[in-house]
Amino acid sequence: MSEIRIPEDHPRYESLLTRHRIEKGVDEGITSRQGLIAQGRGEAFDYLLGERTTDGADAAERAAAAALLLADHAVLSVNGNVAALVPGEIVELAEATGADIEVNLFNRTDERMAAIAAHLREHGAEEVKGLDADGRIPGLSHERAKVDADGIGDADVVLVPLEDGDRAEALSAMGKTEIVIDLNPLSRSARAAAIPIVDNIVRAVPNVTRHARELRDAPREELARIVDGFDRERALGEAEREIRDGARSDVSPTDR
Ligand code: PTJ
Repeated sequence: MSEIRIPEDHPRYESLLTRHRIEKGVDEGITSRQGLIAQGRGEAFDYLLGERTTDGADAAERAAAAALLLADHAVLSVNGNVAALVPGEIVELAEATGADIEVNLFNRTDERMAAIAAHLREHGAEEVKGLDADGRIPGLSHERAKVDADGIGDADVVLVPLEDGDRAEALSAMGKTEIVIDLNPLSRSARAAAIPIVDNIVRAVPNVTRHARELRDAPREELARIVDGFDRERALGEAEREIRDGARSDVSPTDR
């Protein structure tokens, strides 16, 4: 048993645990109620992908690690779902790549900003950006335009997990290299990204960290080769094919 009463041998253990974390996030004022809907959408895609990191996603995660290590100033953007699902893992990724952490919310309130920043600090974050909000992303009318001038405002590489499409497109228009984690390969944010990672954030973030640790001492030329060799169109196409072809053929009906 773990943090909730789900036996670990339950065939849907991981999925139920993830769902519980989002529910708890809502109860604690970290995750928005819309975050529950986003989670449901994500689960459906993950189910069709076979709830595993595909080879294409792993290649994207390696390219993401290389891009974060190459960056002059990388920032990991955190919303309410990310904070509920992978708070400690985001802190580890920041440590492994030298990236900053910034809270950026669609449904922004002072209370949620403070709750998420406190939650990240409890998980080891030393500095959490996003509270100053003294910068703006041009062309966005909603709350997501609010950024720290010395955070996302100044970054050359930004990791934006579980976004809606607007900000992803606006950040690309600002010339920033964008890494998106989104289980839907057709989403506007995945399509706007230089490096779209079609994987569940609970698997993706630790795997980017693993790659970053492996690549830590690699020469810049090798990191650049990994980033340049990543083919975003191909990665998106492969992920869509995996979903359409029903990758669940390996799973018995009782597991569903
Ligand atoms: O915390 P806030 O206020 O910033 O709000 C955040 C949410 C997530 C509510 C907001 O960004 C939103 O409404 O997002 P969407 O438009 O529902 O998009 C979320 C995307 O993330 C969808 O394409 C989902 O398939 C995908 N997704 C959901 N859960 C996961 C996921 N991708 C990876 N891992 C997941 N666990």
